[in-house]
Amino acid sequence: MMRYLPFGRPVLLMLVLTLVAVSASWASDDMQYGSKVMWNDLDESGALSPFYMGPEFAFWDGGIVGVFDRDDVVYVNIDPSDDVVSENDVRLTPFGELPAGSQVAKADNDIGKQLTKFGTSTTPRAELRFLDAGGDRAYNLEDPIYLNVVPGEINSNDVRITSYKGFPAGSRVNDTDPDNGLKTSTLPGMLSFFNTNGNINNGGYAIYDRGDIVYMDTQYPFYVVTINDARMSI
Ligand SMILES: [Ca+2]
Ligand SMILES: [Ca+2]
Ligand SMILES: [Ca+2]
Ligand SMILES: [Ca+2]
Repeated sequence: MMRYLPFGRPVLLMLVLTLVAVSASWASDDMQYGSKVMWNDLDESGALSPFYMGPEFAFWDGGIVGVFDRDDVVYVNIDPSDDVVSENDVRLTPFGELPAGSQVAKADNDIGKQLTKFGTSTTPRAELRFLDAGGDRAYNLEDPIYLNVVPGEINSNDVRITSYKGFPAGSRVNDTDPDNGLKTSTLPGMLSFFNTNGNINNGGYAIYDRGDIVYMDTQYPFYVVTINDARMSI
């Protein structure tokens, strides 16, 4: 049986234009790396896609080699089997002029650099954890997220994934910072991405590539952008 849409062409055209406007402004200023999804944000309830392999946190070991220190650039190594900085890996800390949250591009100077995994026999463990700033024992909007290198307590050199008291997302914790030494809790969830350009492979799965945005998907329903999820790339 034929069904008719309840509106004519001008309305349809307006709908299409609105959708185009929404997707064009998806990455607006208040949706940068380290921001959390708030009520009525443009990406709220958007679909997220799983990575083919679970990405891992890793670092390019500069500064004192063999020691995780503040001269080491930290990355989301999207395909953990490659062990190098590769195209579209995401920086969690700045590299020169390239800000935290940026995707690695082909011509960038860190491309091809060896990555060191966390959690080996010679390197510290690192987990995304949150500081329960609100003190209610649950993860919510006011609670900052860290890449916590000695899971359980914030230490010098931890990476702030969201800002805390004026310290921006992507900054390192210093000995004298107010969050140094505070306890952290397990942040439930997993990394997934918004497939900005909509491309899919032969199997019908979303392809992670340039311009796609990494999220820490923190709560049910998974694979949907919900309040409290954290944006992990620009
Ligand atoms: Ca180092
Ligand atoms: Ca890589
Ligand atoms: Ca809380
Ligand atoms: Ca894509």
